[in-house]
This record gives sequence, C-alpha cells and structure tokens, in this order.
Amino acid sequence: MSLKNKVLQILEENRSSCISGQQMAEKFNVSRAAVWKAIEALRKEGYEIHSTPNKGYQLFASSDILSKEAIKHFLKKEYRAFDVFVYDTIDSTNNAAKKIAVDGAAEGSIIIADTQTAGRGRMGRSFYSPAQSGIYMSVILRPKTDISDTVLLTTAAGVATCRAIEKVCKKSCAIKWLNDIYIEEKKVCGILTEAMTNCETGRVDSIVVGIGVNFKTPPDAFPKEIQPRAGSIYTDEKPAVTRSQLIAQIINELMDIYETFTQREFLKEYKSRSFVLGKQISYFAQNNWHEALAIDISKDGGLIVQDAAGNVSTLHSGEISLRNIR
Ligand code: BTX
Repeated sequence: MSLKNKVLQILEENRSSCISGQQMAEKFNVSRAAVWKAIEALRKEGYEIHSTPNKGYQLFASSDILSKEAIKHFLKKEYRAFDVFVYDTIDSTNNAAKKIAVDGAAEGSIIIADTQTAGRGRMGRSFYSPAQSGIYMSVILRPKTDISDTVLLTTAAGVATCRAIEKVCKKSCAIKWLNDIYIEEKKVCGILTEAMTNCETGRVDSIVVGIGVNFKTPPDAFPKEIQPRAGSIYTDEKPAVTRSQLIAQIINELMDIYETFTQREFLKEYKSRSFVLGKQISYFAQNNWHEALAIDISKDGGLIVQDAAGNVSTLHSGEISLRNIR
C-alpha cells in the first residue's frame, strides 16, 4: 500500500481524534516530511484534513470522498478481505462487476463508483447517478443453489439495505415490491440483480447485486420527470455520516443475510417492511395493466395477488403500481 493510502487509512480509523505527523512517521518508518507530502497529496484529491499545531492531523467529519480505506474501516472483520474497487466515473458498476466476475473475481468483490454515466435500472431503464451525492455499488456473489433461490437475493438485498439505512442514518424505510426502497413516499434506492449462468452446466456461475442509493441528492437535482417520485436519504439536513459508512453497512448486512438466505428467515422482515400488502395495486402483464389486491409474499419472494373475481396468482417479476406511486 502506498504511503498516501496508509496515511488515509489511519486518518479514517481516527476520525474523532488528531494523529500527529510524528506518530505516523514512526508507525510507517518514514520521515515527517514524507507524511506531510502524503497529507498534501490527499488534500489535492479533495480530502478535508485539518491540522492543529502540536496535535496533528484530523479528517473533517464531513469529508465524504469514497475510498477503499474508508469503506474497509467500517466493514466487519470477517468481510475486510473482500476486494473493493472504487472508481470516480464508470458506465455502470453492474457492467464492471459482470466483467470481473466472468474473469473469476472472488465472491464478495465490490465495485463502487462516485458517478455512473450509464447507470442501469430494470427492463432497459436508466438509473440517474450524479456525482458526490449517491451510492452506486455492485457486489459479486457465487451462491451454490438453484436458480430459483437466487431470485431471493434481490429481496435479501432490499432488507439488508433498509437495515443499513436505519442503523447508520436513523431513517425508517419501506419496500415497494420488488426492489424499491422508499422513505416518506419517495424512492431513495433501486436494486438490480443480474445472474450469469455457465452455458455448459446450466448453473448460476455468479450473481451481481447492484444497489443505487440517493444519499444526499437535492430534490431539484433529479431530472424533472422523476422529481415527483425520487428522493434522498438526506434532503434538508447535512448527513451525520459518510457514504463509505453506509456502503460498508449495506455489505455487512447483505453478507450476514446471505450466509443463510436459503432458510428465508429475512422474508418475515421483507413482509413487514412492504407497504403494498393489503393494498389495491395495478400490475403490468401481457401488455396490459390489471387491478388486484396484494395479499402476501410467496416463499420465493413473489407477490401474491387476488383479482376482483377471487382468482389468486403470484407475480415473479415486472412492475406494480399503487394509486400514487408507480
Ligand atoms: P428501476 O427500473 O426499478 O428504476 C428505474 C426507474 O426509476 C427509472 O425509469 C426512473 O423512473 C426512476 N429513477 C431513475 N433514477 C432514479 C434515481 N436515482 N432515484 C429514484 N428513481 C430513479 C431500479 O430499477 C434498479 C436500479 C439499480 C441501480 C444500481 S446503481 C449500481 C448498479 N449499477 C447499475 O448500472 N445499476 C445498479
């Protein structure tokens, strides 16, 4: 690891206190001048580092530049060995994750970008991904289960992201089937899960779970057409935490659920967070919108609905809408 990254790591680990140049020089066995050069290089990259005479250096609490060091600091010990790749700009973190997954990237590899130029949603839609205000991340998983179980991973990622937002940001969230997270009737997060199958064996080789979160995007910064529905975790107030903290917590929660996801324990929580159950919904199928009552979540994450004639069916993919939320 370069000296600059070592300095960044120690500053991240000690955000609440000052670290002297002397301490860092001794720890890394370099001169104080070399430490100072590393601090200056970090400042040039945009890190806000405060220096206090006779005390040392400290990262400003509000300094929110995405870095591998910051993210790893907040990962649970058992997940710290994961490969974390952080980019300033990328077309889509899911595209990049799929490429490295095909080349053999290990389970738990994570791609994160500050901005996406072609962020993807479901069914060919796009996901607006402006710089310095959102979280765009993709995690590679290699579950040894049937393809039918892997569908559950979108559901698991929804629960994991809600838990993380609540723990780190102290905001309560709800889920709109299948994969959208809402805070106060605004969509703050979307999840796109993609599977890569091995053509020879027909089995799932890897799954990419892509998660996009509007962290502090101002309401009027969203494109006009999505302004009525899109929102951020932080709109009026300054975030008390960094994006790196939330990213790490999402990974912690996702990997915790993943260990036993086929036991479906998390589905209870998914149901309790769902704001569509018990409501009249419309869903799109066979080129038409249909009306039905959302009655339950099936054991594979499908939405069980009942039409006016009493017919019950299960939706496994596609789009639903409530009267005001589509
Ligand atoms: P989705 O198809 O359910 O959501 C996309 C739809 O949501 C758009 O058609 C638009 O109406 C609206 N929308 C677009 N951008 C935003 C936004 N920033 N906030 C709220 N609403 C929006 C959901 O698809 C899945 C999105 C996954 C995004 C992640 S980001 C990391 C990873 N990489 C990648 O390319 N995609 C995933």
